[in-house]
Amino acid sequence: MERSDGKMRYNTQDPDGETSIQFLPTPDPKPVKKDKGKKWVVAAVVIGAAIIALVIGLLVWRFLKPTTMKKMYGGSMRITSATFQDVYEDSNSTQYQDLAGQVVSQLASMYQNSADLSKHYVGTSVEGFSEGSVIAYYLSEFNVPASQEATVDSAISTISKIRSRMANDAQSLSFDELTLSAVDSRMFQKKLTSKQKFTLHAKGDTPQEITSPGFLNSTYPSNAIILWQLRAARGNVIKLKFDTFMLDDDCSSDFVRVYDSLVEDESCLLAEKCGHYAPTEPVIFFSSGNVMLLTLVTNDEHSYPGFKAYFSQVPASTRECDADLRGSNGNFSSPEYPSYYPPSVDCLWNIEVPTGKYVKVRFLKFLLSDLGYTGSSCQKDYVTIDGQKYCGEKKDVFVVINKSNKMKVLFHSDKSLVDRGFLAEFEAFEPTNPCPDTFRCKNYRCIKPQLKCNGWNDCGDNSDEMNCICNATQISCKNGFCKSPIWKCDGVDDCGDGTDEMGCGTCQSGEVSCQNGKCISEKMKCDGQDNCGDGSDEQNCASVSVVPCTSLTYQCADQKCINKANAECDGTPDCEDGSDEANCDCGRQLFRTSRIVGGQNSLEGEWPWQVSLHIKNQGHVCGASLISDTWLVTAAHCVQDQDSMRLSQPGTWEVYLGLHDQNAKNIERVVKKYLKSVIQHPNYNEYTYDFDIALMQLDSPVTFSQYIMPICLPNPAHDFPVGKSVWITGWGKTQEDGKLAQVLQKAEVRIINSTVCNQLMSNQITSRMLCAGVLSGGVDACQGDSGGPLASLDIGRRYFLPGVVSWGDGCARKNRPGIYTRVTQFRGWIKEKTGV
Ligand code: 4AZ
Repeated sequence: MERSDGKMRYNTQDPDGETSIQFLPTPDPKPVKKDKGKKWVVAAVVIGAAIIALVIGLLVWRFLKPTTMKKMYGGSMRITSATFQDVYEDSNSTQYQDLAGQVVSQLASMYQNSADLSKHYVGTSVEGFSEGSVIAYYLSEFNVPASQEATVDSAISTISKIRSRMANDAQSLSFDELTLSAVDSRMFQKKLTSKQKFTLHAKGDTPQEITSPGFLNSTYPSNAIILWQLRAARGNVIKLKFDTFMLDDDCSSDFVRVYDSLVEDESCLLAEKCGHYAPTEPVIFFSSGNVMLLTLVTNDEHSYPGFKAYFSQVPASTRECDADLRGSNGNFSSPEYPSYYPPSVDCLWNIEVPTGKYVKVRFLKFLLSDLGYTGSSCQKDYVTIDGQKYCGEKKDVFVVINKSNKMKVLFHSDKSLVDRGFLAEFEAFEPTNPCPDTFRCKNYRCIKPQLKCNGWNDCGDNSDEMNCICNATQISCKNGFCKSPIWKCDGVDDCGDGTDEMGCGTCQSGEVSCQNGKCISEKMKCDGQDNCGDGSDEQNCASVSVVPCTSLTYQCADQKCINKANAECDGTPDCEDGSDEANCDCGRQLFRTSRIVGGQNSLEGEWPWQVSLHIKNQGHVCGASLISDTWLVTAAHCVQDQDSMRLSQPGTWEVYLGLHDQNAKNIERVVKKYLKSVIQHPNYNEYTYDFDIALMQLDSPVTFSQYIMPICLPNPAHDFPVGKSVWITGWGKTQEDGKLAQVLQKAEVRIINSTVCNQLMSNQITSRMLCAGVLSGGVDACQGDSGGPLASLDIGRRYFLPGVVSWGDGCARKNRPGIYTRVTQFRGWIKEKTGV
C-alpha cells in the first residue's frame, strides 16, 4: 500500500481484492463497513459506465452528425402592391421596416410551403428598395446538410420560377419578377472577418469617387468584404468607371464584383475583376436600372494600392442604340464599346448599300460573354445576322456577307455577365468581284495575292494554303500545305501534322537523341549521369536532382548543379539552399496584355524595364533594359564613339525610365536620370556586331514604381526554345524608311533556330547572337530599337531578357530575322561588372 500524506486520500484493498478510492473526511476515521464499500463500488461502476457512454455518444454525434453548410440566396422581387417613396431608401424609417417585414414574411411563407426548404431555413434580411413600382432586394440564409445541397438548390429554383403573385389578403404582397439565386460562397466565407457597407446616391452629373479603403496611402484591408450600394435618380442608369484598378494577382480570393442589383444576386452579376488594368484599358460598367452593387472581397495578403472608381448617373433615354446605316462603307459597334456593354440591351442596325451591290461586314473585334454556356447555341449574348447567331470570343477578324444590298445586324445582351462587345466595318462590293485585285479567302477575307501558298495562314482559315502545288524545294506536308525547306527538322511542327519533323534523327529504336546529335540508350535518360556529354539527357526530367555541372544545368549559390535549366525565379524552390528563388523582384508586368487595345501601341506600364536613351538635347537614339535600381543593359553599338559624338562617355546621355510617350516626358511617373559610367564589352566588334552588349550605371538608384521595374536576367543555361514567342519593344522606326515611334511599340516574334538563321543571314551568326522574328516579314525591330529588350514570359509569370536588339538586314523583310545579343552568354560578365 502506498500512502499519501495520510490526510486526504488513500487506497484501500478490501478482502475481495477490489480497490476503491476513499476521501477521508476527518483525521480520525470511523471503521469502514463492508456492505457500504460494495455500494461505493457499484456507484463508481455506474458513474464510470455513464461517463464512457457519454463520451462514446459525443463521439458518435460528432462524427455521424450530418455536416451542415451555410447557404445564402440573393434576389429581388417587384412589389406591385406598393408605390415607391423616398423613405424607402432609409432603412431606419418605419415605412422601410414595415415593408421589409412584409417581404420577409412573404418569403418565409414560401419557404415554409416547401418541405425541402422549411427545415433548413434560418432567416431573410432585406438589403434595400428601389423604384419600379417598388423593387425589394433580399438575402435568405439556410443551414443545409451537405447531402441536401442539390435538393435545396432545386427547391429554390422552383420558387424563383414563380412569375407573379396576387395578394389575397391585406397582409401579403402582390409581386412579380422574382429572382433568387445561390450567392457565391466566397462572398460569405468565415475568413471574412470585417464587413462594411456603404450606400451612395449619384449627385446630378458630377461623378463621385469611390476608393478601396486606404487607397494610395496604405494597403487595403485583408480578409474583408466591402459593399457599395449605388443609386441614381429614377430614369437614369449608373456608370461605374475604374480609374485605377490594381488588386492582388490571386483572383480566386481577391476580387471586385459588380452586380446589376442592390444585393449579391448571381443572376445579375455583371463581372468579376481582379489583378491589374492599365489606365488605357477602360473598365467601365453600366447598369440596366438605377441601382448597382459594387463589392470588394480581399484575402489575407496586405495588397496595394486597390482601386479608385467614379460613379455617375446617365439618362437611360440616351442609350438608344438602333441605327440605319447608309452608304458604301462605315463602321458601328456594340453600345459603349470599348467599355463593357450594358446588360439587357437589344440593338438593331439596318445596313443598306447602293442598289446592285452586296453588303460585307467585317468584325475587327468580337468579345461577347458566353460564360457558363458551352456549345454553339449562343444562349447568352449574341449577334444575329440573317438568322445566324455569333457569340463568344473571336480571335481573328471575321467577315459576313449578304447577297443583297441590305443587311440587318442584331445585338442582344442578357441580364448578366457583360464583355467589351464588338467593333465592325461594313462595305459594299460588286457581286461579280468581291475581292478586286486580291485573293478571296473561303471566309470572305481578301488578302494580297502573293500571300497565297506562301506557307503561312494569312486568311485565318488556311484557305490560302489549300490546293497548293509545292515546288521541288518546299516541304510537302501530308495535310497538303507547302512549307519552306528551312523549317525541316528545326524542332517545331510547322506543317501542323508533324511532316517536317519526321525522319530527322538517326537514332535506333530504344535510343534517344542528344542535343549534340549523339544517340544514347533510352535508359540513360534522367539517370543522373551526363551520358550525352552535353548534359541534354539530364534535361526535362520528371524530378529535379543534383547532377554534374554542364552548360545545361542550373548552378545554385552553393555551387551544386541541378537538372532544371530554367530554375531561377520560376516560383518553385529547386536548390537545397533556395538560391534559385532569391533576388526575384523582377520581370513582373503589372498590367495585363490587353485583349482589345489592338495595333502595336503598348499599354502604359506594360514594359516597366524599358528605358529610352537620349543623347542630351537631341532625343531618343537607343533603348535599354533596367536590370537593377542602378544598372541598365544596352547594345555596345549604341555607345560606340562616332566621329562627332563621344557616345562612350556617360556625360553624353540622359535616360528616361517609366516613359510611354516621347512627347510626355515631364509627367510625374517618368524619371530622368544621368549616368555615372558606361561599360562597353571589351570584345565588341563594330564590323561583325559580335559581343554587342554594354552596361550603364545610373548616377543614383531609381525608385521602383508600377511603371519602373527591372527585368529578370537569365542564367547561362536558361533555355529559350526555338519557336517560343517573345516580345520586342521600343520607340524605333515603325518602317525601314519611316520615322521613330512616339508611343512605345510592342511586337510578338518567335525564336528562330540558329542554324536556319545562319543560312538565311549568310553565315554571320555567332554563338553570341540569337535570332528572332517572323520570317514571312512585317514584324521586326528596327533602327532606334537597338539596345532595347527582347522579353520572354517564362514559368512563374516573369519576363526574362534573352536578347538585346542588335542588328538585321533592313527591317521586317521576308526571311531576314532580327538579330539579338544572346544575354545568357554574358551572365557572368554582367555579374562581374555590376554585382547583379
Ligand atoms: C538598327 O539599325 C537596327 N531588323 C536594329 C534592329 C534591326 C535592324 C536595324 C533588326 O538599330
